[in-house]
Amino acid sequence: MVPSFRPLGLLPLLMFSTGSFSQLNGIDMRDRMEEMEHIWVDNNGANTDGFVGAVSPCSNYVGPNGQNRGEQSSAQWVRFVFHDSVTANLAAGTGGVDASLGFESDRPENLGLFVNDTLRFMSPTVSAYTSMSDNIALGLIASLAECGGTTTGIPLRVGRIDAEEAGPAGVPEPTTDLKTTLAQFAAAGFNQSETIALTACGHSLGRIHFSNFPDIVDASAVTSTNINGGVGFDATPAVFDNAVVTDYIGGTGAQGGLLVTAGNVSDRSDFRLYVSDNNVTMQALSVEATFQSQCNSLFERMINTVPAAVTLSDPITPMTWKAVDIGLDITPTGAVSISGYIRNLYYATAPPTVVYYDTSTANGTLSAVEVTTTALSSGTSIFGYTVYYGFNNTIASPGTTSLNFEGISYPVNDEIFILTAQSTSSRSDFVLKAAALTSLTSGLGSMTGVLYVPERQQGTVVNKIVNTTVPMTAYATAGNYTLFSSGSVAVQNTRSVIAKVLLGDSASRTVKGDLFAQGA
Ligand code: HEM
Ligand SMILES: *[C@@H]1O[C@H](CO)[C@@H](O)[C@H](O)[C@H]1NC(C)=O
Ligand SMILES: *[C@@H]1O[C@H](CO)[C@@H](O)[C@H](O)[C@H]1NC(C)=O
Ligand SMILES: *[C@@H]1O[C@H](CO)[C@@H](O)[C@H](O)[C@H]1NC(C)=O
Ligand SMILES: *[C@@H]1O[C@H](CO)[C@@H](O)[C@H](O)[C@H]1NC(C)=O
Ligand SMILES: *[C@@H]1O[C@H](CO)[C@@H](O)[C@H](O)[C@H]1NC(C)=O
Ligand SMILES: *[C@@H]1O[C@H](CO)[C@@H](O)[C@H](O)[C@H]1NC(C)=O
Ligand SMILES: *[C@@H]1O[C@H](CO)[C@@H](O)[C@H](O)[C@H]1NC(C)=O
Ligand SMILES: CC(=O)N[C@H]1CO[C@H](CO)[C@@H](O)[C@@H]1O
Repeated sequence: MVPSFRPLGLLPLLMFSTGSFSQLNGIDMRDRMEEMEHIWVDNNGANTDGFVGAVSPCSNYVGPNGQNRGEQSSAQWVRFVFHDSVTANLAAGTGGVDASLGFESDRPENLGLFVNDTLRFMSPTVSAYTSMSDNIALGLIASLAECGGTTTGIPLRVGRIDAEEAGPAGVPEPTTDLKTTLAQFAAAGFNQSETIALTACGHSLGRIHFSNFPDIVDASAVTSTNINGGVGFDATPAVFDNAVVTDYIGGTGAQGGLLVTAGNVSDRSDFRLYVSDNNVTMQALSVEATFQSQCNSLFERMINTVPAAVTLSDPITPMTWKAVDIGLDITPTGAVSISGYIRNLYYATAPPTVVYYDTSTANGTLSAVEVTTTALSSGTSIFGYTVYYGFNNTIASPGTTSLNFEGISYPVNDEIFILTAQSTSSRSDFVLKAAALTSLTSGLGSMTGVLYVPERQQGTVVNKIVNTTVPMTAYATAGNYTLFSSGSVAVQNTRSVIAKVLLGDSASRTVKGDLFAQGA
């Protein structure tokens, strides 16, 4: 799928200072943010993530049985956010976007394919870095971007925590009375006019289906290319626009859709809502620019409605420069190397053919500067184009503390680190290898590895991240370092695993198990 390019304007240069990021469950917030940036930005080609492709074009459907279902993934993703978050209780600090909806798909109020379709598609991008609920938030933003909104209309934050059980019921249905509906939205933080607007915003996209609501949708909607019998709320269910509003106000087209015009008055929930303030809110939304800005701001509040215990990150900005897949390795004589890729994201200005980086020690930046002369691979993004430069060079060690280029700096910990190139993974097991300064090992007890494994759980498609601690055994020395191995560790699943090692108070940087050598 070829993404539609939109001019970037000026990309802010993100300046991260090392070590200033908070941790959540032993994972740096910066690592969470950069992983999400990757899922959002790397859309095609090198280091691609297929997430955004699912809603490109907006009419696409990635669920089972393909395009003839009369279903649309972007609409499912937007509806998911509504059903997950509207049962929040702000006063109690509970609920919100927490993927609890995964446990609630069999409730009548959550009728349809959307819950499990959405969760199945997003499962591969769930890891200790990126919760399902963070994926859900991206899903709404990506959908709007691909459906005619803007890529940068809604800031994307991460740090949401997935629920481990169902939450309370209470999603309004077509037959729910106005008072109950407004009370439910109010508990989730939205007043009357905001509820009207949010509903009109949501019902700009997608359909009501005969398969779910046979009393509202006529059986004639079902055809061989619309098997579930989906009927749009307006004539452009795959364009995020205010047609649903102008149809309603003007009495044109579908007049706002079947929840306005349903044969049975009890099913006219959208009509009851829209008319409840004498159409004042709908009148305001009939100006397209007002619709877009109101929807962006309300959707932003909706994805950021989270349990009180959750602290969201700063907004994620597409990064002009970043490093990915940073790994350390060691030779038998103790020479430590740092490897990975530097990514440039560009729109109008072609990337340089040569990129310089250096590494710093506590006593100053090393003068040895590595020149990377080859752009190894390239890709495309809804933000422009990407190009990747590979690097691998020996560093002064011990003592290297950061990797620096183009005004960006990444922390390096060469006192204790996982050997990404020497660790292995198979379908069902890991062998984790790591190095630690021999001087660190005396008196601090034994080294342990931590594997954050996405594991199946009962009652939901959402994997739960289970961190497993494994003992590591010293097996060799290499210069100033002692080398450790976990031996074979059986795990339920080896994809999207995150690993780190601990020794006393010292912790390594986390790395992706997907970078390990693929063993037998
Ligand atoms: C009183 C409030 C609401 C009621 C009673 C309601 C009801 C419904 C119903 C019955 C459907 C048809 C589902 C199907 O057959 O697949 C639907 C679809 C949809 N709703 Fe709502 N809704 C409400 C508010 C919202 C809000 C606030 C949003 C988003 C912020 C939203 C987003 C959507 C979307 C995107 C669809 C299309 C789903 C698809 O095509 O798969 N709705 N809604
Ligand atoms: C492992 O998980 C537990 C519970 O989720 C958490 O308290 C602990 O900090 C985690 N350990 C590490 C090393 O991240
Ligand atoms: C609802 O909140 C909006 C701000 O989003 C405010 O302008 C409006 O007056 C409020 N409406 C009611 C009915 O409280
Ligand atoms: C609100 O708009 C609807 C649809 O155009 C119309 O049927 C209704 O009479 C209007 N009500 C008020 C109070 O303006
Ligand atoms: C209209 O819907 C209500 C609520 O679902 C139901 O009780 C009633 O029987 C329906 N009326 C008709 C004529 O189908
Ligand atoms: C980087 O180069 C060093 C030295 O040649 C080598 O030991 C190491 O395995 C390389 N790293 C990777 C990730 O291939
Ligand atoms: C600075 O640190 C590096 C790495 O630890 C070391 O090799 C070098 O000797 C140090 N230089 C000075 C002047 O201390
Ligand atoms: C969704 O998947 C869960 C977990 O497998 C299952 O329990 C539930 O019944 C499914 N829901 C629907 C509507 O198919
Ligand atoms: C920090 C550290 O342990 N440095 C040692 C590395 O190895 C050299 C040579 O054996 C020692 O001189 C350093 O003290």
